[in-house]
Amino acid sequence: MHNITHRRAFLQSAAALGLAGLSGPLFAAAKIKPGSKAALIVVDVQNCFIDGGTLPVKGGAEVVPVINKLSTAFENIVVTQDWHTQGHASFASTHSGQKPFSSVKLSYGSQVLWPDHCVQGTDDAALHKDLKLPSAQLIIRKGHHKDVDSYSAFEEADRKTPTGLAGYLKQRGIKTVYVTGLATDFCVAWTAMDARKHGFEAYVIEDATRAIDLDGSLAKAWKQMQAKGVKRIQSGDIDAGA
Ligand code: VGL
Ligand code: ZN
Repeated sequence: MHNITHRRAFLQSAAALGLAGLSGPLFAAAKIKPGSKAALIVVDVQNCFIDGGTLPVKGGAEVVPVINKLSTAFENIVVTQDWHTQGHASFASTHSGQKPFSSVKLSYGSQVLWPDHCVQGTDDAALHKDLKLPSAQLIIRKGHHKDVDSYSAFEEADRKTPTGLAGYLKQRGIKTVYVTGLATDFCVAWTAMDARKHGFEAYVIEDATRAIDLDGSLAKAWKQMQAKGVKRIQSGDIDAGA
C-alpha cells in the first residue's frame, strides 16, 4: 500500500471509531503498558493505616479501588506489610515520657515515634479486606526487627539491612517499579527512593497513595523523590483497560 492509501485507511478507521479529525484522542499521550519487566508495589494497605486502625491515614481506604483496577495492568505484583513486634522501637509507648508524632534519636539516627501500630498477627496488621490482588506473587513484611524501623520495602532504617526485595526483583528480571499505597510521605516515598538507589526505574502513582503529612512531610517527600529521579504519575497514565 502507498502511504496515501495508508493514510486514507487510517482516516476511515478513525471515522469509523467516531473520532473527529486528527486533534482528538488518537493523538493523546500514549498510555504506559507496564509489561513483563515491571512490577506494581502495593505498600502497606493494611487496616492499621485506614480509618478504625491504629495509625489511620486520611482517605486511606480510597486507594483500594484504584489499586485493584491498576493491578489488572501488571504481570508482577508485590505487596508489603508493616509488621512490627510488640514494644517496637518506633512506638512512642516504648520510650518513657514520649508522645506519638515526636522524634527521638536512635542508634541509626532520628526516628519519628508513632502510636502502637501494625503488630504482627493482629487484625490491625491485616491487609484491607477489599484489596483484591489474587495474582500478587510476593508479600514482603518489614519493620520486624524490634530495634529498627523500616519505612522502605528495600532496606531497613539503619540503611544497611536489606529486606531481600532488590534481589528478588533483580532475579526476576524486573527493571521498573510502580509504587502505590500508604503512606505517600513515609513508606511509599522511602520505597520509591530506595528503588532508585538499587538501580530500578521508579514511578509513584500519586492518586493510588495517601499521605500522613506530618509537619510538611508530604511536600518534602515529593521534593526528595524528584531529586532522586522518581517519576510522579496518575493511575490514568497506565493502560489498565476501560
Ligand atoms: C508507615 C509510619 C509508620 C507507612 C509505617 O506505612 O508509611 N508510616 N510505619
Ligand atoms: Zn510502622
